[in-house]
Amino acid sequence: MNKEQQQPCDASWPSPIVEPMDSVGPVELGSGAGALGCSPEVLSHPSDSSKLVQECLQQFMVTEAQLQQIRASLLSSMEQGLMGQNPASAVRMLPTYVGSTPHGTEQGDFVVLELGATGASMRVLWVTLTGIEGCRVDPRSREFVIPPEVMLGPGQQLFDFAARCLAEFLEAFPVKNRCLPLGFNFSFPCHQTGLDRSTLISWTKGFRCSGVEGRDVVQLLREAIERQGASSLAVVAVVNDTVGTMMDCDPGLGPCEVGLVVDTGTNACYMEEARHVASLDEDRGRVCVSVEWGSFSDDKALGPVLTPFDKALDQGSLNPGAQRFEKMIGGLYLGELVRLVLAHLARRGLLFGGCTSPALLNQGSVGLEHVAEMEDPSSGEARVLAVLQNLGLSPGASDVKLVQLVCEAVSTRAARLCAAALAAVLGRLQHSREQHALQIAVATGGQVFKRHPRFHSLLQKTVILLAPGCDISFIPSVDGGGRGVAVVTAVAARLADHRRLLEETLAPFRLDREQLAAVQVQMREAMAKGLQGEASSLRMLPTYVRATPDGSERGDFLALDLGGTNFRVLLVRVTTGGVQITSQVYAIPERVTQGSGQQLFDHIVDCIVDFQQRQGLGGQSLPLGFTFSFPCRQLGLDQGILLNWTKGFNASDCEGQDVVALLREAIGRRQAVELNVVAIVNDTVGTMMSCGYEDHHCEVGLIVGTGTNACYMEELQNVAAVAGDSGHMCINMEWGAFGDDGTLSVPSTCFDASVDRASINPGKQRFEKLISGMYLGEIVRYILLHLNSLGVLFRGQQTQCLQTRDIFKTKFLSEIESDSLALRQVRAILEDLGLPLTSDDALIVREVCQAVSRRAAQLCGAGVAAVVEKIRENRGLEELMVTVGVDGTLYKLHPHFSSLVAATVKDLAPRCTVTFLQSEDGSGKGAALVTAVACRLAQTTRV
Ligand code: 0WK
Ligand code: BGC
Ligand code: BGC
Repeated sequence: MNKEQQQPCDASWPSPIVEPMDSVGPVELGSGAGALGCSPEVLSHPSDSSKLVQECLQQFMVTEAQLQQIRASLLSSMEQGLMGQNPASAVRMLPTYVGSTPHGTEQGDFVVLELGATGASMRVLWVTLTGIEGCRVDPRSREFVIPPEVMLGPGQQLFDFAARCLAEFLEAFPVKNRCLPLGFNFSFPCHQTGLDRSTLISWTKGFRCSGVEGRDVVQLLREAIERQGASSLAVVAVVNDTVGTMMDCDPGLGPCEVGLVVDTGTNACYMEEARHVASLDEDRGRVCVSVEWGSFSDDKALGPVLTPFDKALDQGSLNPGAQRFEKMIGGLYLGELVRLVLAHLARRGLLFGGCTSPALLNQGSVGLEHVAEMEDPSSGEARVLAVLQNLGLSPGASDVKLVQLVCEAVSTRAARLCAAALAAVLGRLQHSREQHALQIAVATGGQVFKRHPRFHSLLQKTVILLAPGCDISFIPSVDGGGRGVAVVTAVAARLADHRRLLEETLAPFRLDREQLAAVQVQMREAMAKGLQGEASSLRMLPTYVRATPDGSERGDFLALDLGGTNFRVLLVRVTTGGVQITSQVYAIPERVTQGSGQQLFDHIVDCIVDFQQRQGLGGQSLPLGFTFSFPCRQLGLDQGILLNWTKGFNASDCEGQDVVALLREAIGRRQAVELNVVAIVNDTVGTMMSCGYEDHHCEVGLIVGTGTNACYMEELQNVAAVAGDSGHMCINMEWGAFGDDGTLSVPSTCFDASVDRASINPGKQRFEKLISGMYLGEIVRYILLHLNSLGVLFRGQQTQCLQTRDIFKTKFLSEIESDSLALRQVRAILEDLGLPLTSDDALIVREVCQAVSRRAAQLCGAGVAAVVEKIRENRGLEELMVTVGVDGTLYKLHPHFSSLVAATVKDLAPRCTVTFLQSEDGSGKGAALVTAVACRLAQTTRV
C-alpha cells in the first residue's frame, strides 16, 4: 500500500451544503445546484471577465494594515494563552516539555513515527544520530498511505494501522532483541504533561477518529504496539511537527529557536522564557511552546479578510468553525479554495466558457500539488492546461492566465497571513527577551514550503516588512523534522533512562505495608525481650518515673536540656496558674562534645552559673532536673549510668559513669555554687511529662530530632529489672539502637551503609540512622552523589560541594519538600550549595528527599504503632485512647513527616486512637515536673 497505488479520493471533504454571495454571484461548493455543464451567462469580451475575475480576487488582497492588525491581535492572544487565559480567540500556547535546543551530542538509533503532518500519509523513519557536530546520517524512511476510513474511523483502528506500519517497516532492519526508542511525531493540538504524556485536544486537518480526543495518544500507541507484538519499540517521546522541525536545525547553522510548518495544516513553535508560561512552575530557562495558531480566530482581525470562499470551505470541512486561520494557509485548503473560486467563476461564465466538470465540482479534487504546478513559472502554460484538462475542463487561452491569477491570489494571501503570524511570534520573542534587535533562526518545514514556488519568498518578504527589528535566517528542514523528533527522543530516552535509574535507586526506600507491619512485630519482640532483661537491641530502660504529672506540682526548679540541637538551661516556675519558663540556649562547641567528660560537665556548670547570674538566682539552691538525652541505665531518679554516647557526642570518661555524679563533681569543682540535682530524665520522658501536664492521656514520649527515641508508661509487672508488680514505670526504649542486633528486616541500602561507616559509632543506632535529623541529610547527599555518578544529576559533572560531609542539611529536606516552595526556590537552595543544576535536577532532588523522609516517617510510625499496641494489650483493652507527646526539629519542621507518622500508626494500630501533641516548651519543663513530683513525693514521705 505505497503512496503511488492510491488516487485523489480525498476523505478530508464531507458533502456540500450552502451558497454564499459575492460581487460576482453565489459561491457553490460541489455538485447539486447549478448542475454540471455550461452556464448560459458567457460574457462577450474576455477583458470584462478578466476585470470581473480581478474584482473577485480582490477579496484575497490583504493590506499591510490588515496584516499588522492580525499580527497585533495574534500577539495579544499569544500573551493571553501564556497566562493561561483562554478566551475563545486565544491561541492555545501549549508547553512541549522541550527545554533546550539540540546540543548535537545526542546519539543512537531511533525510530520516528510521523502522523498528521502530511495529510493522508504516515511516515516511519530510522534515524541514526552520530553525536558528532556536522556529521549527519540520512534517515531511512517509508511512507504509508492512510485509507480514508482509517482517518475517520475508530481511534483504535488508526493506532493499529500505525503499529502495523511500524512492524512492516522494521522488518527491513536488524532489531532483534534491541529495544528501540520511538519518537512519535503527532501533529495535532495536544496538552502535554511530560515528554511522553500527551492528551489530544481536537483533531484538525483531515482526521476525525473517534475515541481519541481527551485521551493520551502515547498510551494509545503503546497499547497498539503491544497488540501488534512489536515489543522492540519503546515510545519515549511525543513531539509536535513544528518542534521536530525546529530541533532538526543543524546547531552549526542555528540553533533555530522557531519552528514553522506549513504543510496540510500550519503552526509554529518557539523557545519562550519558562517564567512566562503560567502553567509551568518554572522561573529559569526556556521551554518550547507550540502556538497552535491554526485556531486563531479573532473576528475583528480576521473578519475583514475572510471571503465567502473561506466560509464555504469551512462549512464544507470536517470541523466547521474550527481552525479558521489554518484554513486560509494550510496546504490541505489552498487547492480547495482555488477550486471553489474556479467553480464559482466558471458558473459566472468568467472561466472555461462557463463550463464546469464533475472534478471541478468535486471537493478536494484540486490539491496543493495542482496549485503549486499551475503557479510554477517554469511549468508554463502547457502544464496548466494539462492540470485543467485532467480536471475534465476545456480551458481557453485566456483561462490559463486567469487560473494562475486565482492560484496566486489564494497562495499569496496564505503566505502573507502566515508572515503576519510569524511576525507576531517574533514580536513575542523581542518582548520576552527584551531585545528589540532580534537575531533569530527560523526552521521551516512542510509541503507548502517544499512544493510551492513562491510561498517561501513571499513569506520572507512580508515578514521583513512586518517585523523590521528582526534579522531572520530561514533554515529549511532537511527531512521534515524526522531528525528533530529523533533528537527530542534522544533527550526523552536519556530522561527515561534517568527515571529508570532513579526508580532503581529509590525503590529500596519505598516500604510497603507488609514491610512496616514486620517492623512493628520485630519491635514488639525486641520490647518484650528488653523488658525481660534478655538480649535485645531495645534496652527498655526503667526511668523511675512512675506517674505522669497530676497538676498538684508547685515550686521553682532549674532544668538542663542536653542532647538535642541546643543545650538549654531553664528556670521553671510551677504555680497554680500554670508553668512559667525562662530559658537560655548555650552552644556546646565540638571541642567540648569531643573532649573530656570533665570539660563537658565543667562547661555545663559554667552555663548554669551564667544563667543564674542573668536570672538573679545567685546563691539560691533550686532543685534541678537534668534532661540528658542519651541512653542511661538508671538506678534511681537521680542516678543514670551512661551506656554509650550517640548523636555525635563522644566526651571521654563518661560512658559507664553516673552522669549525675559527674555533674555534681563539676558543681563541686566550682566554688560558691550550690545545686540540688534531683532527677535525671531522658528527653523522651521530659517530653511525655511536659505534654502530660497539658493532657493526662499522654503516656508516650517521642523524639524525632537530631536523634530519635520513645518512652512509654509500662506496667511495672512487666519490667523484670524493677521490683513490684503494680502500678506503672516509664520505660525509655532507646529505640535508636533497634536493629543493631540485625533483627530489623528493613533493607539497608548502600547509602545507609555509607552513612553508618562515616559515623563515629558505626554499627550502632541503626534505627536512628534511618530516621533522625542527624542522618537524613547525609543519606540524601550519598544518593545525590550516586545519581551524579550515573549521569542522572547535574549532567554527570563532578560536584565538589557534594563531597563535603553534612553539607546537605536535613533542614533542606523540610524546605525542599514544602508544598509552598516552587521549584525555583528548590533550585535556589541547591544553587547556594554550589550545585550546577537544571530544573529536572531540582525535581529529582526533591523526589530523593521525599523518598528518604517518607521511609523515616513510616518507620517511626511503625515504632509508635508497636508501643501503643503494647499499651492496649497491657490493659486488655479493645480500644485504646492515648496521647503521644512529641518533640524534635525534624518532626516539628518537616512539612509531611508528622502526617506520615500518624497515617502509618492509624494503619498499623487501628484499635488505638492516637493523638500527637507537640511539646511547646521542650523537655526541660518535663524534667522540672519530674523533679517537682520527686520533691512532692520526698516531702510526703518525710512528714
Ligand atoms: C527539644 C527538647 C530536647 C530534645 C530535642 C530533640 O527540649 O530535650 O532533645 O527537642 O530535638 P532536636 O533538638 O534534636 O531536634
Ligand atoms: C495542528 C498542529 C500542527 C500543524 C502543522 C495543525 O493542524 O493543530 O499541531 O503543528 O497542523 O502540521
Ligand atoms: C539517644 C536518646 C534520645 C534520642 C533523642 C538518641 O540518640 O540515645 O537517649 O532520647 O537520641 O534525642
